[in-house]
Amino acid sequence: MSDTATHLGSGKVRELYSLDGVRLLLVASDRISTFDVVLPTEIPDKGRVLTGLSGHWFAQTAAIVPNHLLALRDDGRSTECRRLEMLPIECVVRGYLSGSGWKDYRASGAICGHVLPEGLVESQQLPEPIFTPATKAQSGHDENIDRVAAAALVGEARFDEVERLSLELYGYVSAQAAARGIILADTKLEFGIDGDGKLVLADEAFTPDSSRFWPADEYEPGGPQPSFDKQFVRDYCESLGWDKTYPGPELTDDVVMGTRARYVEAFERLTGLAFDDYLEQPEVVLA
Ligand code: PZK
Repeated sequence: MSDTATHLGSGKVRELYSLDGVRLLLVASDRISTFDVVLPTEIPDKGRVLTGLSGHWFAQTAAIVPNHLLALRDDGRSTECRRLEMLPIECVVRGYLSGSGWKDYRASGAICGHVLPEGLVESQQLPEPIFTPATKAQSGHDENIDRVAAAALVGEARFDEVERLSLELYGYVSAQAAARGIILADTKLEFGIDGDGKLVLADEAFTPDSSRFWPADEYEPGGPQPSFDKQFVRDYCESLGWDKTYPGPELTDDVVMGTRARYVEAFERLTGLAFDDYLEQPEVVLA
């Protein structure tokens, strides 16, 4: 048989396998992390929502940049993809001031060398989206780096190419999300190089695990925003007084069900498709 897969590695909530010399299998589990800790309780179908969303965006953005997607498997959570030479930087685009971007701005007035206006508040929309690359940390947190440091890792021409493509992708998807009442505050993309030296979008794209999605109707700059998907989990964990170190708490059934509903709602609002239809026949709908 030719359906053996070799485990290559684990992310916090995903597994990576080799299928053959040219194909990989990315499997999204139902695990969820909060405050950087993977919780002992799973969210049913979370992996399917993320795989379906990622597949949707790969299909929708294929005219902007080719991507690694070959096929979605019938389990709805597994993506067969092309094996690439991955670039050693995370390609982050920020349209709003949050997370490490907000931290860096408060400390220096700049993010990754982008000097910003004075007086911006947390979660404020930036004058324009900015490309803020980061290193890929093996453990711990990625480190934000400026253009010079990133270009040293990937080369000047490749840097310019991923910057342009990342901003174009953010522009396309943030407009789609905004039209459906969801703010795409920021997103992390990963690119690889194929056998012909061409840039290819890889990994997961525009999922709640790689992006900050905020409900537009609750947007209120001047502080942190509620997360579209994880807010019930965060609020519940905070209510327990958990110290945010391993191991995390078990979730209650109502927190699990409420959170699953938020993931499904994100899928349906962002794709315009019924999640039950995706479960029945996992597929990407071409633009
Ligand atoms: C690749 N990761 C991240 C680590 C995961 C995912 N198309 C590709 N070609 C070569 N390598 C990768 C990809 C993709 N995507 C992705 N690491 C390498 C990663 C651990 C578990 F699910």
